[in-house]
Amino acid sequence: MILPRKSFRLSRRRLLKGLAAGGVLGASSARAAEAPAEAPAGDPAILEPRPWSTSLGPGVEDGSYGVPAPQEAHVVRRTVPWLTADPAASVSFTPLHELDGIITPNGLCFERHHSGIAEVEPDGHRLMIHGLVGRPLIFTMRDLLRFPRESHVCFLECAANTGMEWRGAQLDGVQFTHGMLHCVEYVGVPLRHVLAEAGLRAGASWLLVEGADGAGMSRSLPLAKALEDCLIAFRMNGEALRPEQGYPLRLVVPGWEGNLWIKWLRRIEVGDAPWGQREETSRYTELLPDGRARRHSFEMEVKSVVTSPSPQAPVRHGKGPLVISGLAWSGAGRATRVDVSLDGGRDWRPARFSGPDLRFALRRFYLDAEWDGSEWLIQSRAMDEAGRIQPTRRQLQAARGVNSIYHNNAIQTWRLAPDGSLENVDVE
Ligand SMILES: Nc1nc2c(c(=O)[nH]1)N[C@H]1C(S)=C(S)[C@@H](COP(=O)(O)O)O[C@H]1N2
Ligand SMILES: [Mo]
Repeated sequence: MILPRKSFRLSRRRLLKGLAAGGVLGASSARAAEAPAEAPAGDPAILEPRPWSTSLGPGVEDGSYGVPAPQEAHVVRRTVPWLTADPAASVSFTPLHELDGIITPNGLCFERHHSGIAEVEPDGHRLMIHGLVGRPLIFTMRDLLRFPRESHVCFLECAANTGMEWRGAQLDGVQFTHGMLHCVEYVGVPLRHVLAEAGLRAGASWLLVEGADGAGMSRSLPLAKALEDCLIAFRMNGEALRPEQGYPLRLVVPGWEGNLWIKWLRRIEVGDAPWGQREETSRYTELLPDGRARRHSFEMEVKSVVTSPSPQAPVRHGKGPLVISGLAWSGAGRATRVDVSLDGGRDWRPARFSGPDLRFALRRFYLDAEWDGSEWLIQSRAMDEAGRIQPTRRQLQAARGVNSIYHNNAIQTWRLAPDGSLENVDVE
């Protein structure tokens, strides 16, 4: 087993010393003495011919769509069957513990439907714009492909993500506590271009956006957000949207809660007020301790979570170097800093970001730690460009009570036990 050295912050002096000790600069090898004890003597992986190195593999396949290696077959979306009554109005969860970097592969994006997947025929699909517009318009898919396009990498978080954890630790796995989250590169037409084509009339200030699924799911969206950065997307990670993600068209509402990201988008009505005030439109509200409710809380909070190690991704290699890795994001735009605690929030050390730093995208962080085999309480805490800090569960409960499901951005704690297993726990 080859272990990295304890510290990775190499000064020039230490680097030279290390190279010398390793024999690279000619000196005899002090480093060899402390080098990996378990040399691979008798290791069949080295000594015996491997079948894949001594034969021809399968050739290219015509007309195929590639799939992951069979050994990765466990990396799949999963559901919590008792959570909802019917799979057509249910949710699956992204396997965050098995992913690295910031992009979610299309086949692993969590799904949330209110009436199943609409199997839309793109040639028969239309997008209608009407209401307070100069001229009502109906677009075919082909029409939309003639508007200028943009590409944006955005996270989508369901407002109910982490919702089961309001009162205390519930579900054992980051897939289930935080997996109503994905991050994809979208390509589409900025909504403002399409609105400009129709022309806005005086008083226009809200949109009703509606899907073509059986639920005809609709939401009220402030016009200002629509003009700022919303996208009518038709591609994710390069290819067409997946049916479960809204093929052929979905709305992208950067930084705002997932239920506004209407899939199978078919209608946009321009109005002068949010629809929920005029009629009974389903709307996400959050019950506060004093009986009042919060609503139109569209922007997602600053949040982070350690994805590995975590209950579904235990430490299998024992003591020594341990890569702690996680994700941070914020509906304000950017997560700017993440600190990690190994003792349940007493001491914090800054994590290191790696990879793209894009507004409204996830950000990947790492802490290169040295595990001594003792019990750790692992947490991460994000800050964002608006200066907000991720709260503890106690702080969140004090501010918003325990009756809510939506917008839980509390700090998550994983207890790492000496045997390398992890558990979702509460800390005071
Ligand atoms: N037409 C339609 N759009 C919809 C939904 C739906 O049921 N129907 N679910 C919404 C909710 S609540 C969320 S969280 C996101 C989930 O997007 P995903 O399935 O791509 O993860 O889609 C939103 N858009
Ligand atoms: Mo959602």
